[in-house]
Amino acid sequence: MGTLQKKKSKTYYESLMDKGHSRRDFMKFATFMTAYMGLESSMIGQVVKAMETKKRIPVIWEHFQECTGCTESFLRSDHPLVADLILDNISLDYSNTLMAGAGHNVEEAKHQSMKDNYGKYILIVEGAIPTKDDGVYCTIAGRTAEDILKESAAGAAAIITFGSCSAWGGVQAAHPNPTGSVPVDIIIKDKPIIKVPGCPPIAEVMTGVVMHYAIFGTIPELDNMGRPKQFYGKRVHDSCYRRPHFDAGQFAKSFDSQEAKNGYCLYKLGCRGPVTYNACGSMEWNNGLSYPIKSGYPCIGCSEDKFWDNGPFVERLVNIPGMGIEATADKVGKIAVGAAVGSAVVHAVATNIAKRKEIKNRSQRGKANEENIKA
Ligand code: FSX
Ligand code: SF4
Ligand code: F3S
Repeated sequence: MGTLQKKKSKTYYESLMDKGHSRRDFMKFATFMTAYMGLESSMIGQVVKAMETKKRIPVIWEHFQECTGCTESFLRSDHPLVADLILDNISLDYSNTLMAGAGHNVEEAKHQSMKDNYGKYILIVEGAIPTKDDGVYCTIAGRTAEDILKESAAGAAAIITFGSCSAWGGVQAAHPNPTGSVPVDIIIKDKPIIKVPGCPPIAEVMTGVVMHYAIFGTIPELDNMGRPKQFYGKRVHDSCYRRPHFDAGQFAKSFDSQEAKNGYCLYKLGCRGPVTYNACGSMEWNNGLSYPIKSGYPCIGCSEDKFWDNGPFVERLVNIPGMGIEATADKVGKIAVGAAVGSAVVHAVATNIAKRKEIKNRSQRGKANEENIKA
């Protein structure tokens, strides 16, 4: 524990330098994070100063019903500083997926760390919590996930539900939900909970949330579903580079079509970008390398509640609840064909009509979200 105490007293900057990162890497990262935290570029200096002076926040990282894809994704962030920034000795020692140790010693060390940092640590939770049959479907060291979660949450300053499983219930909660899986906020009611959904989520988003807390001492502004607005305030559709094709009524109808090769919109192949709130289109994955749509596959809405029951994934859904744009998309496509052989003016008008209808027909969730964002 002596080692832990020593590491804990370092600032973010000192810790990164110790790991061999350069000042240049650090400055690049601070600039990148400032932008993605939704802050003005004039705030870069404040972010740098905070990282140089603020002590690292202890993190306890629990894993329950999940595939561990969230951690895998987090570790594989192509950005050199992302994992090093969050994974201090504490989380490495007590992450079921990452820790080198095992058994009673690890359990004891975790309890000691929670005691030492009571009221100060951030609890990161991956995975859902089974509640059926007294929670027997997920036990660690002889205790149920529900029991462990309640204990870990008691001393947490805030909780980050990392991934769609801990945020919404995830794939194991799919109908008929045989183990009675629930998200964290069904069980924990008395702590601030920041939902960072996605299956898996974007690594840089969680880093941004933790950095916001470290710099400002507050959790970021959340939408009405508990997600940080700066990362989940827009639909994937709003920042999609294929959006001009959607607006022009140009859709790929099969994966091996010429239209798909042309990079046309994937809406008719089941894309849920129009009803999915996530930063994939703007941040992309692996340091801006790609994201599902850029790889030629439609968004399956992996950051949305109940996406797992909203299949089949690669067929255009005529019944996305409250979406109402599928008729519009059809209409745009039909009129676009007419426009191509007739008048470009008709095409432009049709596109505008489609846009207006799309806006009018947004889902209840979308409306609530946008109202919240405007508020
Ligand atoms: Fe769930 Fe994460 Fe999907 Fe997997 O931990 S959000 S199943 S990527 O691993 O919880
Ligand atoms: Fe992009 Fe999908 Fe929207 Fe098409 S429907 S523009 S592929 S997000
Ligand atoms: Fe998920 Fe869709 Fe992004 S499937 S990773 S929310 S593009």
